Amino acid sequence: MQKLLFLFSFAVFLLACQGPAQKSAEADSDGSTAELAKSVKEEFIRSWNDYKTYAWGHDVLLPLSKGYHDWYEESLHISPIDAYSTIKIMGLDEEAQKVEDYIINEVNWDKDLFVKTFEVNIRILGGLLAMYQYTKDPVILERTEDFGRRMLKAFNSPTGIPYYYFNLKTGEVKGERVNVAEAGTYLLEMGVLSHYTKNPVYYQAAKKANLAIWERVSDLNLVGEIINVETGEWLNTSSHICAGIDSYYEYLLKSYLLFGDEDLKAIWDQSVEAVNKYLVEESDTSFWYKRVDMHTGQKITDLIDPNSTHQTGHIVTLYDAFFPAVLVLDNDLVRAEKNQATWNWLWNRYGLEPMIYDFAQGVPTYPAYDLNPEIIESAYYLYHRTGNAKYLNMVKKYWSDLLKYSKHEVAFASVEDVQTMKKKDYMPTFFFAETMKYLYLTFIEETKAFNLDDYIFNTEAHPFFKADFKKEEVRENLGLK
Ligand code: DMJ
Repeated sequence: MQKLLFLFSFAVFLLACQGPAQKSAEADSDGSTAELAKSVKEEFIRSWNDYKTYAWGHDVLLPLSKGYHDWYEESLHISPIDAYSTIKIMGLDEEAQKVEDYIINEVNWDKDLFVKTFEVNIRILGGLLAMYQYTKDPVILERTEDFGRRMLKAFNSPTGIPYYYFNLKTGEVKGERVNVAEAGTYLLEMGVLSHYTKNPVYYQAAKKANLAIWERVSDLNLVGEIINVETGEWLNTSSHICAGIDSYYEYLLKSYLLFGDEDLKAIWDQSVEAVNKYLVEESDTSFWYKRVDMHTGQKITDLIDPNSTHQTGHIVTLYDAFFPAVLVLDNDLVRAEKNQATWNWLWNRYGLEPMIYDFAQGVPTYPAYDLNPEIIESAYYLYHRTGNAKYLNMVKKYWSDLLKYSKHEVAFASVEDVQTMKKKDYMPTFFFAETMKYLYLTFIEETKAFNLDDYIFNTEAHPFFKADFKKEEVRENLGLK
């Protein structure tokens, strides 16, 4: 029955997508893009004010309890740092100035805390670098480099792959077991930091980590999921593009595009060829990327837990919806459009997307939705590249569902279960950094106020300006041969 519903809904979706390929404010009847951009901006301001009222200075706003949460014993100020580049893009310069002042006057990284290397890199280092680009304030760069210098200690492992945690104050490290996203998502931030500080040490450390992963790919050119940073041994040989590997692939291509490092281009080309050869599971109505063993290329048939019937090979996560955007950057519109259509089908099946989904059985295995951006990001890239109004309409639908199910008296809330839409008491920082940014950028696309082609976004949607990266200077600053 579920399969029939899937086929029927997908056919309806495909029919709905036959419209003319043109950018048009009248693509749908539910409001002009100018009105939609205004509504996203108003909701961003409302949520930002709620953050300031109930959680200012802390990492995360808890919208239901009107409280806050810090990731560790002390705040790392993640929400303001993550929100900053969206605040700039929306032209809220007074608010931006307040965040800049806050970073300059009140933030000190000398904290005796073990922090997650991957998470602080994409959010804090990425967010601060974007702040430096907008301000070119040397004090901001000094704060940013102070953070980067502390993070560099994490890379001091026998393989060069960073430890899971590092201590901001002492430089101690811990956590030998990391997934490949945590092992290889540093090239962009550390490359940008090297460029602005004219010190290749950061980029070289990030690149060493990526080369350590590449040296260990299987004969099929596939990576596994978990690796030991001290021995370089694979601890889990599941290969996929889902959460746990996702941004490793994203950074190979984006770093080549921003820095022109040909070594990364060669790795990306061989990697994406293997991904498309072994991971795609395509039918007349769907285009998924499944999970296979990195050595055999065979779909993984293990059960996700002994009491379930869900096989690991068919499990996808909503994070995987980042991939169409990367395929757009790689000029692979055919796969990008098919994969996006499949994710869009899943969104519309529930109204929001489930975090983890078994595409063989057609059921969520973890039904939460945490205000994640990826499907919106990919629709935005496709709208920008193709101009096809169907992608604008997708984003209109995502925004209307977010307003319907996640908007709260205080800001927006994640959802426990997309089948009941029961809210949960958490608004992740990437809602400011990514989700609201991609919605806004889609709705201002036709004004040409922001041209995606001029930027490379990190995986947390912090924009890096291509114009700042002149080829010869980059080669020198990053230590490229
Ligand atoms: C973000 O923190 C980053 O995009 C990360 O790479 C994975 N996805 C989350 C948001 O869903």
